[in-house]
Amino acid sequence: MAAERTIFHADLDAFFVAVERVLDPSLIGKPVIVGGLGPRGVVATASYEARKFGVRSAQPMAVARRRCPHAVYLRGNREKYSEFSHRFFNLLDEFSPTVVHVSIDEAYMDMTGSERLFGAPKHVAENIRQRTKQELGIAVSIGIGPSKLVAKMASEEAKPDGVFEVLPDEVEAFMASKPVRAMPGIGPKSAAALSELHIETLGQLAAHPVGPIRRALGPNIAGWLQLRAKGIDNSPVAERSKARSISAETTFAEDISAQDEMLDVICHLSEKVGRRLRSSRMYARNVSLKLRYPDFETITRQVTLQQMVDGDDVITSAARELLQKALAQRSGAVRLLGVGVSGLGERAAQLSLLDAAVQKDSAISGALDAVRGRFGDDAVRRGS
Ligand code: TTP
Ligand code: MG
Repeated sequence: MAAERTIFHADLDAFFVAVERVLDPSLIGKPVIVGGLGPRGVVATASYEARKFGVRSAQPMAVARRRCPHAVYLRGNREKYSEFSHRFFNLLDEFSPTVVHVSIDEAYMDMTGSERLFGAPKHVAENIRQRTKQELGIAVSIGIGPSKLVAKMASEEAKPDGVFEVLPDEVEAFMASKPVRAMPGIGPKSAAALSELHIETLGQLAAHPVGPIRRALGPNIAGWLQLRAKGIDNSPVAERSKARSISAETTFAEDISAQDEMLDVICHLSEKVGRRLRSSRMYARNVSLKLRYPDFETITRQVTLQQMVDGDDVITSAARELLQKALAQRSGAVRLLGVGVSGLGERAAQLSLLDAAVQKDSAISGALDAVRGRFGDDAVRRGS
């Protein structure tokens, strides 16, 4: 038997609204909706007061306005959200060397063995909540469980403004009563297919013969889902990526020779690489550039940075500098450009030692990932 793990899932409550309320306390207690205010805007988030009227994230704003006409509607302020997100993750870093960001306001923390240092998990979670409220002025809910899956579901249970702990011997019962939709990874389609089999709860899913589930959902995920329905999830908090480098390149339909255009492409490729780097929770030491000329001469150039980085800005500026140097040696048209990072390492436990600009770049890039993840790659670009 592997030793029991203790994992936290921390998720800020109604995050964008919570920040707006710090900036303008007169919003406290009112229904508040943050999102796109144009004709095709969608709700980013709604305060719990507005959720009572059926307003939800990702809903068209027009629907929200119908359901909750008396709410305060705000466009929001992404820079501020990034700043609060950054401060939140910095605070979490004080409590565990393994804090993995999963979105702008949400992280898993491996707290296994932290008892000696900080005390019982519930006590630590309360402590984190208090400090988040004191230092950021916003509420966070924390789920505690022996796996990421259970911790995540426990944090849903904890919301709003609470802690919910599921002990190892409570896992099966905790899972069994939940509707199948409560499990991350089961969407409306899978839920409908399971409902055809009269499977409504995770307990029923776990106990059902696997054959019909295989036929309904596919052979690969049926067994896996049944394990998860029992709360079994051995995935590590921090995935150890075996990748030793990450790169992206593009070959042009027609050679390009305008330097502005090349710099734009470098920016785009750097963001792509940065995003993959962050999603594998790695930091990079080296940035490289690949360049192919129309006659197929291909060069690569690499620079080693002062510190480990994972933000789009640092990667972009390093790659652009390499491009400018390469073009100084041989200018003219190019047919391919590529950007890569290597010298990869896990997120430094001493992240707070990194210099402020690199940290800020990392936080903003991470925040943009969350938005891009939801709305597509080109949903947001950073101004340079
Ligand atoms: P969530 O943590 O999913 O939502 P939340 O923090 O607003 O509410 P709670 O956790 O208490 O249920 O998302 C975090 C932020 O991400 C949210 O405040 C706004 C943004 N977001 C979007 O922009 N679009 C979306 O579709 C979702 C789900 C979130
Ligand atoms: Mg949240």
